[in-house]
Amino acid sequence: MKEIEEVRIEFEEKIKKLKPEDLKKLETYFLGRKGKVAYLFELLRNIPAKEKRETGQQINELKEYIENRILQYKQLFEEEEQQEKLLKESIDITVPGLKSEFGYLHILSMVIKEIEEIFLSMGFDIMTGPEIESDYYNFEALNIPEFHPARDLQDTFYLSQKLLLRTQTSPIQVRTMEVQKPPIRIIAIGKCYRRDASDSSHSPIFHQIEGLVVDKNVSFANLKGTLLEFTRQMFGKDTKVRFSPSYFPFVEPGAETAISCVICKGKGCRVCKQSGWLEMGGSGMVHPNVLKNVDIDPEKFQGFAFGWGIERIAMIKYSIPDIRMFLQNDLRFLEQFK
Ligand code: 2U9
Repeated sequence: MKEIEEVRIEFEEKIKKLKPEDLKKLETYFLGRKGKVAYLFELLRNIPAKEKRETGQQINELKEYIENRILQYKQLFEEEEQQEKLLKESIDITVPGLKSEFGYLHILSMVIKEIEEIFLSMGFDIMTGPEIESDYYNFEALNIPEFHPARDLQDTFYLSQKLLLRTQTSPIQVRTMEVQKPPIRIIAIGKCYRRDASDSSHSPIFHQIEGLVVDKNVSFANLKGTLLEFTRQMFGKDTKVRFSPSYFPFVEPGAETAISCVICKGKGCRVCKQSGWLEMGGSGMVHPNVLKNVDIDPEKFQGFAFGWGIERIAMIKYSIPDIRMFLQNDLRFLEQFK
C-alpha cells in the first residue's frame, strides 16, 4: 500500500509540471512495460494471497486514474496545439487586398499615340525606319552638301566613315519616296540622336515627328492648314500657328513654326519668355533637289514637310520643366501620367 501511495504522489508531482513534449516519456515511465505500474504488479506477486485481491484492485484503480489523467492532458495539449495552429495560420479576410499594379504607357508613348491618331484621322500613313543610317540618307539625299555644318562631328554620332545615328527622321521619308510614288502622305516618328550636351531643353536622344506630303498641286497653304489642324487637336482649338521665314537645306521656302503660348494664350509669360509664342520646329516646301534625288519630277509634283520635337510637344502640353525627366525612370515623375 505504501508503494502504491508513493507512485501516486510521484505521478501528481510530475503531471503538475508536465510539458507537452514530455507526455510520451511520462506515459512510458508510469504505464510502460518496465513502468511504475508494472513494478507495482511485480510486487503483488510477493504479498499474502488474501491481501492480493484488495491490493490488485488498488493498483488497477491507480492505473486507470493515471491513464485518464494522461488522456486528459493529451486532449488538452492537442487542443492547445490546434488553437495555436489556427491562430498562426489564420488570415484576416477583412484586411484590404494587395493592390496589383497595372502597367501603363510612358508619357512619351502616350503623346506619340495621340499624335499618330490625329494624323491617321487626316489620312496620313505612319512609317518607321532604321536608327542607324548611312550619311547618304541622313545628309546627301536631303540636299545637305558634303561640308555643310550639320554634318560636323560635333553634332553627329558617327559609327564609321559612312554610318551614323540618324539626326532626324527624314531618312524614313527619303526611303519611302524611293519605293512609293505620289500621292504620299506620311508621318515618321522615332528616336533621333544629336551629339549635344544635355540640359533642361536638349538631350542627345530625343524623339521627332516629321510629316511629308507629295502630290500634284500641293501648296504652302496646305502645309499651314495641316499644321494648324494638328495644333488645334493637340493643344486646343484656340491655338494659333506662326510661320517665320527660315533656312533648311531640304526645304525651300523654309519656315520656323511656332504655336501661340498655351499658358498665357499669347499675352506673354515666363514659359514663352514674354513672346506669346512657342517654337515647335521647322517646315517648308520640299526642295526640288530632294525630289530629284528620288526620281520625282519637281515640275509635276510638289511636297511640303515639317519636323517637330516630340519631347517639346509633351513638355508644353503637360508642363514638364526638364527634357531629362523622360529618361530618368523616376517613378515620382512617370506615375503622374498613369
Ligand atoms: C524630306 C524633306 C524635307 C523636315 C523638316 C524641319 C524643317 C526641322 C527640326 C526641328 C525640331 C528637327 O526635332 S527637331 O530638332 N526639323 O526644323 N524638318 S523641315 O523636312 C523634310 C524631311 C524629309 C524628304
